[in-house]
Amino acid sequence: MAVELYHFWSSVCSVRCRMALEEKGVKWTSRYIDLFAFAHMTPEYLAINPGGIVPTLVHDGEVVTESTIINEYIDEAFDGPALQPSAPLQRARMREFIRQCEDDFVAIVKLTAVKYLIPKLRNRWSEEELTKQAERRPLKFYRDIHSRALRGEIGEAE
Ligand SMILES: N[C@@H](CCC(=O)N[C@@H](CS)C(=O)NCC(=O)O)C(=O)O
Repeated sequence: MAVELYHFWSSVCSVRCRMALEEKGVKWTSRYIDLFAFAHMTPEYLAINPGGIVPTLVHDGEVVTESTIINEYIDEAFDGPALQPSAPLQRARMREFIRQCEDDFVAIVKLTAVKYLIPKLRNRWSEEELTKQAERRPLKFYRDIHSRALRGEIGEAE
């Protein structure tokens, strides 16, 4: 049984999946994707995750994406303690909580881009190169946030 997680250390979505793997007691191999080096934009990584985002789980060659789906999969596919409650009402509460996290995610992505990612990338690349890198992102959602952050269009209030 081979379990590989493609992940980045300070990605909140990657943290979720690392926690689920550890809680479940699954032995997994780390495939580190350095977002600061744009390792998520390599042809090899895009072949398993066409959106160019982390995390990605690969289990015996089968690819699973999206952190909350990965976590449900981890819970259902492996032995170990149940990570989801069994009572219907508690499962509903779990789903409400997850939905809230997903709905608020856009705010986290903007915050991360403006305060964390772009400032670090500015130490590495010129503005011209940063603009080119933004355009390489396959998903419009990330392309737009990256581009707007570069142009200084995402203010404190947003
Ligand atoms: N809905 C996805 C979101 C994944 C996501 O946005 N991951 C971020 C890190 S937390 C990412 O890969 N960002 C790439 C980038 O900013 O270039 C999930 O839950 O897995």
